[in-house]
Amino acid sequence: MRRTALLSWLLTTVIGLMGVDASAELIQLQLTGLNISYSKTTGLLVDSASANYRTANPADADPLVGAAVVYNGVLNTQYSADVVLADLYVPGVNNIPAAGGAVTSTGGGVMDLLFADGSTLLKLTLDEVRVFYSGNQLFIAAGGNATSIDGQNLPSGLVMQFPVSVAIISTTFTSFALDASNQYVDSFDAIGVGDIRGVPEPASIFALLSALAAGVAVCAVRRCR
Ligand SMILES: [Ca+2]
Ligand SMILES: [Ca+2]
Repeated sequence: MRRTALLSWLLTTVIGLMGVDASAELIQLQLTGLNISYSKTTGLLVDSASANYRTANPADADPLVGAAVVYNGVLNTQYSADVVLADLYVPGVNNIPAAGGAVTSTGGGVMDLLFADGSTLLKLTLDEVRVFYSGNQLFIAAGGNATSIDGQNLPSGLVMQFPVSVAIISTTFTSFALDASNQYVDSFDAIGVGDIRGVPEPASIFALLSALAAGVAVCAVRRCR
């Protein structure tokens, strides 16, 4: 399975697990080209532009390759490259197992989407975020719910309401290192996709991600690409 196909499959699977009610109103923001960076030293999972967040300086947020606003399954607005930037800050991401597994951040992180002039598309304060590493640099996934919507300026007068979930998945690592003990992930840089939507996230999502990781690992060993 090629990485692009794997990424699409993972995202579809994760989103499918979010308990989407097809009859409910749904606003989605689909993000591509989301660069994220992690450091065990700081325990921060952030956008790759800067660990600084909510500084009102667009240089502290990562330019996205694309951002789409989808309303009830229909594309509402497609933003082209570098129009929307992501300002991600997730604290307290400690001791990600080198062999793969999940850890839980502390609450109070943020996931903000800004326009290039620094104005707001969507600003979210996050609850605890579950961060799941597959092992073997197959993928990193993170997901959680927002505790507050701190600002929004969605197109077409759309207004996002609770509950709001955030998911991030990457299968492409541009750097990766284990710590000196080889037990924990020390740092990585990765490029992936993000999905923000107004639906609840079931607790089962990361249990199933564990099963997915096992399946992907088997696939990798069998070289089914
Ligand atoms: Ca930032
Ligand atoms: Ca980017």
